[in-house]
Amino acid sequence: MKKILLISDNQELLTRFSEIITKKNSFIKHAELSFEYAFSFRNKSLKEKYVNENWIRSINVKQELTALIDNYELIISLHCKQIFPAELVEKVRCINIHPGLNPHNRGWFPQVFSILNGLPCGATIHEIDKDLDHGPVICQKEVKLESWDTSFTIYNKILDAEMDILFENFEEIILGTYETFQVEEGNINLKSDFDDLCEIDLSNVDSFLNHINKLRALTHGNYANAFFKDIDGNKVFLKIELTKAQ
Ligand code: 0FX
Repeated sequence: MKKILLISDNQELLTRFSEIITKKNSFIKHAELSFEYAFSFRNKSLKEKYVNENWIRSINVKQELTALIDNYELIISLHCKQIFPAELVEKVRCINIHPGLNPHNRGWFPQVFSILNGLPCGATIHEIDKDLDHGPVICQKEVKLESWDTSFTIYNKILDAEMDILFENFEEIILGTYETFQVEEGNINLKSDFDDLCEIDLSNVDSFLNHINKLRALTHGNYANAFFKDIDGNKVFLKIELTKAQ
């Protein structure tokens, strides 16, 4: 049996991955593969949800480094919030399923930055090297950003694209029978870059387009992202609603 570990901190994608596994069952049996599942040790909500389940466990990648190297042929990060140590990615084939179109806006929340800087967005599956969201690309799919998209609506299309390319290339990805290609260095955004965006400077003068883009980049479901402080010091959150005419 070849052991494969999938680590994810994203509940929706865990569900969608298991649906793919069900559909690919005959290939998995034939190739004698066994999948194991984990989420990051810091992920409180998944820890609570799966406390009584034994098909999935919490993992600290750094602490379990030796066991991971010894036990697995392939490790897949499906939005895993831990950075894989260099030694791990040198010794085990590790793959990242990433919600961005490498090399554009690697790192944190790619679609947020694509709305702001106009760089393409989409999904990329790549081998992991020692740098963040970096390494030879296996497959990718661009997602068109529409003027009425918010971070939330484009993100959902990107998740669909991630699952589409995973399904289409599943056998090659798992067996390692793909050909990779290199992309340029591109650019990278960190969590601190996202945090820096959230406070709206009420005296800022800019085009309406840029203001709308900023608000739609920070509009994502129930997240309270964009805010301003009024003259009494109250912190006020805001988001934008965009509707394309039918
Ligand atoms: O799992 P994920 O979709 O992805 C993030 C990174 O963007 C990705 O590059 C990395 N490979 C992965 C491990 O982690 O992140 P999330 O579920 O925390 O957030 C999903 C979206 O929700 C995000 O793209 C923007 C939005 N969001 C999230 C948070 C936490 C907000 O708008 N505000 C927030 O405070």
